[in-house]
Amino acid sequence: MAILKILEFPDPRLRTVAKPVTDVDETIKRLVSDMFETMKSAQGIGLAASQVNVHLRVIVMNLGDDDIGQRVFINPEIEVLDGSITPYDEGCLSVPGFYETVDRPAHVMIRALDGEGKAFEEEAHGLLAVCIQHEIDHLEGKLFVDYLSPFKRQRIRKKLEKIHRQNA
Ligand code: QAP
Ligand code: CO
Repeated sequence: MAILKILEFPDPRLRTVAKPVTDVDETIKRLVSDMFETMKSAQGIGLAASQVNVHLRVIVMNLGDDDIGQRVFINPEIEVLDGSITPYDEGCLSVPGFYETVDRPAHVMIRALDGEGKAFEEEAHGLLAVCIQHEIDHLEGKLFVDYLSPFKRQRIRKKLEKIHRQNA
C-alpha cells in the first residue's frame, strides 16, 4: 500500500480526460487500495484516480464512518432521474481549504463496475448522488470550482498558488 500525491488546483494535469478501464486486474486493484489509503490519510470522502495523476476511470468513496462505507466505482455512468436539483456545500481534496455551494441533480441512477469488475447499478440521492457527480467530473477534467463565478474561482486559484509557492 502507498499514499499517493494528490494534485491540487490549478495543476493542469487535473484537466486530463480519463480513459475507461479495460480489465479490473491486479494493477487496478492495487490502484484502488492505494487510493483508499490516500483518501483516508487526507480525511476525504471521495477520490478520483485523476487526482492522483492516474488518468483511468476509477473512483473510491467512503461516506460512512468506517470500512463499511467503502465504495469503488469503475467506468461509472449516471442517468439523471428527474428534474430536482440540490445545493450542497462541496469541498475537494484537490482544492484544500475551500468549500462552496454547487447545485446538481438530486436523484441519479449510477451504473458502474465494482472492485471485482462486476457490473452493478444503484439509485442515488443525497450525498452519494452529489459525490458521484463531483467525482465523475474529475474523470472529465472538471472541478467544482468550474461551477463558481470567475471571480470566486480566481480568488481560490490565487490563494492556492500562494500556498504552493510558500511550500516550494
Ligand atoms: C468530494 O471531497 C465531495 O478542503 C469529496 O481541507 C465533497 O473528500 C463531494 C477535504 C463534498 C460532495 C460533497 C477537503 C479534506 C475533503 C478539504 C472531499 C480539506 C480536507 C474533500
Ligand atoms: Co474533488
